[in-house]
Amino acid sequence: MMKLLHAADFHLDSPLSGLPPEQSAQRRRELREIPARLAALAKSEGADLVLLSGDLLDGSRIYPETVRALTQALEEMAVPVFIAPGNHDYFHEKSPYAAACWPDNVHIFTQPELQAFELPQLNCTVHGCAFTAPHREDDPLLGFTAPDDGKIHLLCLHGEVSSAGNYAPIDPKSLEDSGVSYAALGHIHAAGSGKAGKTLWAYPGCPEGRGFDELGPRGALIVSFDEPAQLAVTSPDGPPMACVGLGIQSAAAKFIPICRRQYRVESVEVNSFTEAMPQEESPDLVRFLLTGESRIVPDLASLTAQAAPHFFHVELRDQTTLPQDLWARAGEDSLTGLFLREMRSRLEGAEESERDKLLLAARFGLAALEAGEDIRP
Ligand SMILES: [Mn+2]
Repeated sequence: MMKLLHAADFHLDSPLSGLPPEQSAQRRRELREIPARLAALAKSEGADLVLLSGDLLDGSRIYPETVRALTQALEEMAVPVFIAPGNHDYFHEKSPYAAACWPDNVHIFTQPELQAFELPQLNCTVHGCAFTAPHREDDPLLGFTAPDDGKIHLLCLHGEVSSAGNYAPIDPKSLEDSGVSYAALGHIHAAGSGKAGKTLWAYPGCPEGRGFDELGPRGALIVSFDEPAQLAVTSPDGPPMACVGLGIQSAAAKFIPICRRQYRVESVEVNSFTEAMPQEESPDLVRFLLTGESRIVPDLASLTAQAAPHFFHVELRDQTTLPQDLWARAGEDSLTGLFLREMRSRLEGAEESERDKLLLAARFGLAALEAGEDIRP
């Protein structure tokens, strides 16, 4: 049974500007460990080849140690490795991919047109192409059909499964017409897959989250191919003369998390915040959404300080509302009643973007009216 490792979208040397400088430097170092973790996975799974579908590098500002970590890990994989440069790390004559530092087992696609690479020892052909500019509007698979020659045909490329777009739109019909067993795609940062005719296509997603838009466990795909069904063609009185593959080998993809940390977003009732803290220090990056009713504005700075030792990184968003029973007093014939009536009508007609400000105004106003609190800073 043939097995391959499929990964993409490492975005090495991303700026990670959403984090404080120390954490963002540590995350950049951890991103740089992705290739080594993939090499370990390729070994432990016994992968026969590795397909890397682009955006391995985030942009043109790449540290030399990043390229070293990448080339070293790819060499350690000790099986054929294919790279299909994406829109972030598109191939050009000054790109790191054009340098002479790549190990012999690594093949980098450099052309926008599909090229075929034979792996006779695996009875397999890998077809791939490269971005050569930050955008590409044509379908790289248009008109392509893999020959029906009994070999396992694979695709390795960067693009979006879509009928149109700026990032190599791959029409589902083109995937179906390609007739390949497996299309290893990159570009979409969440893992996902689909079937187009006989072709299984998949995105592994990025192997480490880089922000609160890349949540949960992240990793790579291990794809296995069934033993080809073979028909022995025998002569009447001799040994088998030939083996003929019967159709396409079916592929099955399995997601394996390899991330060091996860980004998580969790809702927590403002009054249960303390109980929501984990006992052990969590390696994760967590955004808590404070929910429930609160008469006062939650003190985000002090709650964040309280939570900080429990996580690699933590941040809070206030989504609490004013207690419902408060509005019951809007009917009162008092300054508080008048104030509440006014605030309620403003809140009812408010845009989403204005609501936070109005809620804050209502809270300050009530604090001043009710408790005689001095709300000046
Ligand atoms: Mn991309």
